[in-house]
Parts: sequence; C-alpha cells; structure tokens
Amino acid sequence: MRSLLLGLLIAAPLALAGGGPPEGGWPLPPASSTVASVYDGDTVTLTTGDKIRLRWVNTPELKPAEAYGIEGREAAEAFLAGHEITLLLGSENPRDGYGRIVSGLQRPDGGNLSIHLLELGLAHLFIIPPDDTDLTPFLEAQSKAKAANRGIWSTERYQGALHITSFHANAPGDDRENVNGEYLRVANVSNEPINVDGYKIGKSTGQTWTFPALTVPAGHTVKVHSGKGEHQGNPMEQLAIFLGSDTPIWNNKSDRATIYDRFGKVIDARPHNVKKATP
Ligand SMILES: [Ca+2]
Ligand SMILES: [Ca+2]
Repeated sequence: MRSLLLGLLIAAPLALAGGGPPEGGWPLPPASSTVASVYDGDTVTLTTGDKIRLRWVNTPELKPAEAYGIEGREAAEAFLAGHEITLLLGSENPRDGYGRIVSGLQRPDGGNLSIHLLELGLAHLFIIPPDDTDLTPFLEAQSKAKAANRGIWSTERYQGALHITSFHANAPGDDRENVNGEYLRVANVSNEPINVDGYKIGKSTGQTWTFPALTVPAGHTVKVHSGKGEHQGNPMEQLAIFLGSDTPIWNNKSDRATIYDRFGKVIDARPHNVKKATP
C-alpha cells in the first residue's frame, strides 16, 4: 500500500444531533489531520487512524484487482494532495458497517472528490440511504463519463444498468443456519430508476431466481439475500430483496452470479472463488 503525506486539515462542520450516544460513544470525525494515506479511490485514512469511506460513490477494488482501481486511487491522491479538506458528512449516522466515517471530501476551491471521480469515469454513483443530497451534479458527471465511454464505462462489466458491487457467497457461520447471510449488493449504475420486476439472478448451475417488483433509484443499491424475508422497497432505507430459499444458494468455494433482465439478457455477472486457479 502506498501512502502519502497530504497535510490534511479537516474542518468538521458537524453538529451531531441530539439523542444519546450509542454504546462506545458517538464516533466523532477528527478535527484535523496532517498525514493521511489514500488506500483506493473511495477509502482515505487520516492521521488519527480514522478511515473515511468516500460518500456518494463506489470505485473499483484493488483486491481483487478490478479495472481502473489503480487509476481511481491515483486520481484521489492527486486531487487531495496539498489541500485542506472539508468533510461533507450526512445528517445521520456518519459511520458505515465497517466503522468508517462516510463523508464527502471537498477542497477549498469547492472541488468535490466524488464528482471528480465520476467525471473521470473512475467511480459510479453509490448512495447509502438516507441521503437527501441533490444528486443532479453527480448524475450529470456520471452521465458525461458514460457518454464518453470513460474509465469503467469502457469495460464489459459496466455496460448494463445494474452492477454487482459485492458478492458474499459464504455467510457468517454455517450458511445453512444463516441463509440470509448470503447476499449480493447490486447497484443501479444507470441514470434512471429501474423496476427489477421479472429480472432474474442465476448461479453457475443455471438455476435462477426471479426478482419481485421493486424500484431501485439511480445510484441506489439493493441487497439480494438468499433466504426468506420481506422485500424492502423504501429508498429512504437500504433496499432489500429476499430470494426465498430455504437452503443456501451460493457455493462457498466457487460460483458465479449472473443477473438477467426481464428479456433474459445478461446485465452483469460476477464470479466467487475462494482461491485463484493456479496457473
Ligand atoms: Ca454459501
Ligand atoms: Ca459460512
């Protein structure tokens, strides 16, 4: 991992709203920092040890390596280096499930790293609800990058309207007792809402499951769980689909998830492999 001295000075405009702190206290963003490293396009570490998960976007992973992951990291480094950075926090819980602070990063000149990465085609819109931000400039930036086939939009996995951003084929613990611990996160990478009614998801054996009627707004994600549950279609919360299986669906060693639209056309596919094949 490369690291970089950034000389970050963090202005924290946040006034945490009332109500008691959660166990362990409110995770306050740091007031300032002088050193930070950029892990990848959407993950920055401050000198305090606080990790920032960049708000509004998702960038390609470095591990396992995805196309344009390195370019995303380099663009973030170049954008942040030598600038004072203001955190752009949401109004509610600023931490994600991994304990990272979810925040936009803004330069004194007003430059917003998320929009910058969208413009370069090195990120796609990725909304963690609730988020009442006016998404117009973000959608415009993404739209221009797509029209120009820039970065990720030139690659096969971003040609469809939906993109599998993560694939958790191995549920925590015994998958048979935690069927819903198996899930995929699927992002709407188009600029329009999509009703996934009649879309299907399939595994490497060819077996498929059909999605219910549920609208995924542009930039939102839906978690697709293997087991039973009530579909969650309110975009103010994390969207969720339950495939309704009594038993685990995804093979923990090797499988492949493929999403089809209602006409049977492949929208995206993503493998799950525990070990890379030895050459
Ligand atoms: Ca499994
Ligand atoms: Ca397991």
